[in-house]
Amino acid sequence: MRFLTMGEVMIQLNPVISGPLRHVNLFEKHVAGSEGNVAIGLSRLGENAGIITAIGEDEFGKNVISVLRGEGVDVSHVFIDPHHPTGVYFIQRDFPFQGAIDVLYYRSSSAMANFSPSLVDEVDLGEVDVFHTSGITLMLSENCEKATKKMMERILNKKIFFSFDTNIRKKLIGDEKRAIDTLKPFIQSANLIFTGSGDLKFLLNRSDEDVEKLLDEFMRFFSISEKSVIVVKMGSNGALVKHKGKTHHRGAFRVRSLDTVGAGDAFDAAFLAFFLESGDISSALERASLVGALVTTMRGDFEAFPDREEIEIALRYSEGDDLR
Ligand code: KDG
Repeated sequence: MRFLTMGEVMIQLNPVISGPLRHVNLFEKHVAGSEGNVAIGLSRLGENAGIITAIGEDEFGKNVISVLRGEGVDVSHVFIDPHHPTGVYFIQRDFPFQGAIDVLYYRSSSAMANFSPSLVDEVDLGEVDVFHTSGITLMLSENCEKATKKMMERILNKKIFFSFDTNIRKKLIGDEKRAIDTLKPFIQSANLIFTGSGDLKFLLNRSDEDVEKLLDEFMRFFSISEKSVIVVKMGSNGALVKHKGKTHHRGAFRVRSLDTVGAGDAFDAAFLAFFLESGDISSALERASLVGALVTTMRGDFEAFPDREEIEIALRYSEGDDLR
C-alpha cells in the first residue's frame, strides 16, 4: 500500500534536564513533526510512505532530508525553499509543575508556513492509496490551509482513502471558531479520523469527561457518517474506536515513559498500517496502543518505533499490558 502524508517536518530541541528553558543548557537535536513521524512509522512497518513538506536550504533542512531518506521515506515531494528556514521547536518539561509539557515553536516564517499552494499540483497521486494529514498543517498559515484544501479536493476526486488527525495545537490557533470551521470539512470528508479526548473537548467546547458521550456528540455535530472509522486516543486511559455503531476499547500498555511527544503519531501510523491491511479493529488497536507506548521510552518522536517483528516480540513479552 502506498501512503502519502502532508505536514511540517522540523528540528526538535529536546532538553536533557527538566525545568524552565532559561536554565536549560543542554538539548538533544531530533527530527520531528507529526506527519513526518507518521510517514517514518509507516516506513518502519515496511509500508511505502512519502511526505509533502517544505524545508529551508539550510543545515537543518539537510538534517531533515537525511533522516527521512535514512528511514526510507520517499522525499520526492520535499520542497526546498531558499528564502525561508526549516522550522524549529523546543520542548520544556516539568515546569511549572511536574509532568507539564510545553512546546515552543519557532516556525511562523518557516519554509512550510510559506508553502506555496500551487506546489500541490506537482504532486503525483498516481499510485497513492492513502493520504494522511492533520489539523496542525491546516493551522500553520493561510498558505498551508489553502494548499491542504487543494490537496484534499484532489484526494477526494480520486477517491483516495483519506486519514485525518484533528491534532489540535492551541498555540497555532488564533480564532477558535474559525479554526473549527476550517477543520470541519476535513473531519467530514475523512474515511478515518484520529482525535483525542482533549481535542474532542476543544472541538465541542465541553469539559465533560465521558469520552463516549463526547464522541456521540462529535459525530452529530460534524455529521460524521457511521461508515467512517473514528479513533479516540486517551493517553494512559487507552484508546477507543467507533465504526458502524460498534465501539471497541483498549487500555494503555504500561511502560517507563521518558518522552510522550510523538506517541499519538506512532499510534496513527501503526493503526493505519494494521487496520488497512486486515480490517481487524481489535488487532490494529492493540498494536497501535503498543507502538504508541513503546515510542515514549526514548527521547525523540519516532526513534523507539518498532518494526513488525519487534511488535510481535513485545506482545508476547507483555504480561497483561505491562511492558516494564
Ligand atoms: O505529535 C508530535 C508533534 O506534535 C511534534 O513533533 C511537533 O508536529 C508538531 C507540532 O506541530 O506540534
